[in-house]
Amino acid sequence: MAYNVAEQIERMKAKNPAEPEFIQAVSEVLESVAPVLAQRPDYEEAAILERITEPERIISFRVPWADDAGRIHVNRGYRVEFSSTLGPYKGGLRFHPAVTQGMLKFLGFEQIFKNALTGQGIGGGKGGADFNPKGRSDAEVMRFCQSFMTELFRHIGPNTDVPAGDMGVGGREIGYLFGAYKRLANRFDAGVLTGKPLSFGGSLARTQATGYGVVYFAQRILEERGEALDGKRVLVSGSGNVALYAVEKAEQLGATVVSVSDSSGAVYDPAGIDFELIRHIKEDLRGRVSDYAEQRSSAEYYDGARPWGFGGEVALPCATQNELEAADARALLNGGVQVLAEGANMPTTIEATEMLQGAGVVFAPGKAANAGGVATSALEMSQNAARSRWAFEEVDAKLHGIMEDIYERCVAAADTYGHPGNLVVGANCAAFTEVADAMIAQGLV
Ligand code: NDP
Ligand code: 2IT
Repeated sequence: MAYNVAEQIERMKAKNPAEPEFIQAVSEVLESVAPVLAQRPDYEEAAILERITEPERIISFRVPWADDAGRIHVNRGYRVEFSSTLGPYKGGLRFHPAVTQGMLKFLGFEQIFKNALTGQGIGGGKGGADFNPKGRSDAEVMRFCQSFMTELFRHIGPNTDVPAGDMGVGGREIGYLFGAYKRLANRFDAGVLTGKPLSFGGSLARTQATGYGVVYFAQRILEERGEALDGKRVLVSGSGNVALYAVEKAEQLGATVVSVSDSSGAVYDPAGIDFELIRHIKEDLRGRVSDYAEQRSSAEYYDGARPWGFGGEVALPCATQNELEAADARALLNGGVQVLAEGANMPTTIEATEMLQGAGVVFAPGKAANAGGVATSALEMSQNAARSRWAFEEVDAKLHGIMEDIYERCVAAADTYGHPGNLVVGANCAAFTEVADAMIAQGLV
């Protein structure tokens, strides 16, 4: 007997009520791996689906902190330790008011397969809190991070669970978290967190890695079609860590990036986004994309808008989950899109994904296209373990090689399982079989 995928999805819905993003992520994976499941009755005998969809451990905890006026706030912190099959739990921390346990389960579940694709020996996890860092002073963010780590420190370690950044968590937050960990544990465990500032164990090119990796992946797809990014119009959404460095690399490769956005609106700049200006506004001033439009005569700001209607051959959604829905897919198709690579995690709804694939767009799912960030985190762990530091060019070259490998693995698995060219099926089948086979080899744990 082999698994009945529809039954499994129904079971997941009943077992995880009120976790729509988690159900969406699980449904996408399970439907993609149907051709694997049909060939592998041993996966059902080993209850792989029941086990792989159940986090090994979820830690949830109170995070009390005081703001600058002395007022007390209480947030909820989490760490979802989803799978340690391939290595220590690895994945980012998200600080955003919309964070729920279900959202972190979706992100942790995706992380298992993404991390498998990197080939770097890392398991899957995710964490965070429903804390809103926007408008908070450095001192408030520091106190929040210290309180968060007061609980988290007992659960993490360089060979146990290695958090990093995600939305709302960058070098500043990782620095405060690292300082708090070091004090509580009385250990300078450089490899306990990645995305660290360079002066205490951070890796060169980790800041750039996710955005650069997305662009390397898109470039690889274009090469396969006998094309290149040079001369293409590129639509980027978001203006955070992933978006900024996607803009930089796409422009280095000769593309014109015509948009960036945030949760307030979108900027259209047909002259090409001025990378240094948007980087300065976002990283140095913690400003908004509307500030960019005010300072740049070629740019227009559209309040409340998304960038998908601006027209371009390449789309790189780099903001957040479900930011690209059916109407947006239609707008992209009208604007001549040929390639879409997901910089964010699950930015495209299933309906929009199917519309784009149906129209012949090459669609690269986040677990493949944005894996460069976590892959470079694994390179940071290697450097920390060896107490060494590699040059920017060396890390970047390794990142580039890893993105090429992931592309090849996705293409090969898509062929093997009868869906040539379908990178969603390819990514899911390649990653799922690797994790499932390792689970069987490790016995019932
Ligand atoms: P940041 O916090 O640095 O940036 C997030 C960006 O997305 C901001 O510009 C933010 O705008 C925007 N955004 C948030 N919510 C919305 C919304 N509802 N509509 C439109 N824009 C929105 O996060 P990252 O760049 O690190 O992460 C972006 C995505 O990439 C996430 O999905 C993350 O999980 C994923 N990712 C990140 C990796 C990393 O290494 N950092 C690695 C792989 C994936 P605003 O300021 O208004 O909130
Ligand atoms: O979604 C992701 O892959 C990340 N936020 C990066 C995780 C990491 O451990 O670098």
